[in-house]
Amino acid sequence: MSLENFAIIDSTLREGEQFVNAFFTTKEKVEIARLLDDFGVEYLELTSPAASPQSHQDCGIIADLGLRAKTLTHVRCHLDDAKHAVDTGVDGVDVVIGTSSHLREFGHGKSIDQIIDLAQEVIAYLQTQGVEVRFSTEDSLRSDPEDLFRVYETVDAMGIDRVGVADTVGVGTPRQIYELVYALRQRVRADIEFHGHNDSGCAVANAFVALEAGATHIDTSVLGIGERNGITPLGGLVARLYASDPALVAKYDLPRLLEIDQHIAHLVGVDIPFNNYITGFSAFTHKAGIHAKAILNHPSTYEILRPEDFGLTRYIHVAHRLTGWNVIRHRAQQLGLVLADEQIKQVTSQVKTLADSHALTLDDVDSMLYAAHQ
Ligand code: HCA
Ligand code: CU
Repeated sequence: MSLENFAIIDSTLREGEQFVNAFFTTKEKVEIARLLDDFGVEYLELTSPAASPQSHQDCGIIADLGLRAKTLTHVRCHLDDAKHAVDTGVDGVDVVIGTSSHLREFGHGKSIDQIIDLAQEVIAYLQTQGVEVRFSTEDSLRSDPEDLFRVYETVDAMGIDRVGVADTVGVGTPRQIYELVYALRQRVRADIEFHGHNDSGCAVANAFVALEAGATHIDTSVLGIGERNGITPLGGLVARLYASDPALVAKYDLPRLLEIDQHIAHLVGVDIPFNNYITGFSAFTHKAGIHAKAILNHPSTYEILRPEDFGLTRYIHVAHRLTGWNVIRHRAQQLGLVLADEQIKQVTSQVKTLADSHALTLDDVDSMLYAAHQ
């Protein structure tokens, strides 16, 4: 398994714009692009210029910002759309077409042979334009694998830069994604991108196993925003990779994640979920006495992610009935109070008794410690 050489394609400005609450002005798009560029994502994917006149203009504006990240736009597999994409000055074009029977019957109505003809036409054109070219099959997981491989092998033979697997409906399991990407890895020489929706909660795991199976590029969006409940969240992917080896994500400016999550949450009018990876408000809180004691001794006992590496701090919750005397002692030390172990234990049992009848605050605990000190 080689996870070292992967790149993030952040699609907040494409898939993310498909989130129900998302409306980004040009100025906001530029801010988002700069934040993600500062964080260090390798690519930014932008809404198709064919979507609207403003989208067309915005692609050009972001492509011209001189960012470190490469800019991509995302188009349906049509020559006209591909031409619009090239006109904007982006570094690369992501082409997509549905290959599942669902999308072929109820969507564009094309056969696999027609898809292949169209793909060849569009890709051949793009290859003359000096842009990076990616071809992906929408709804890959519900497509016939033989169809998929025939399409991928055709575009690979043309020398395409990257092929994409898209779990458009979020149906794939980690095992299925691993097997599909692994099989594809044996068949094509191009880079492999994975785009996974989160309808059944596997988007982070699926992105991770895609990398283990040989994928080179992962699509993310900030907080995972996208169609329905979205795709692999940037922070979730980072947390997953960091947990395997912090060196994998050392190339990113991790302390910027909080600002990025907060910024997007604000723009789309949602709160960061309490249980969000890294930036959720309870992500680094510890409560039970046994956990808290161990955390005070050595944070790695109950923390796989070091909050300091993300510019964050842990919080140990003291004022509740699951508390323990080690944590109460720690609190006394924070307050500069010197108390004997017996006194600390007495305060602890006082806290537990009171906390049985009503919720306590840290102030309540502090008052008991001050009283014991006198
Ligand atoms: C879409 C579908 C898409 C494309 C993914 C890709 C999906 O909204 O156009 O280009 O790889 O989930 O299939 O986002
Ligand atoms: Cu998608």
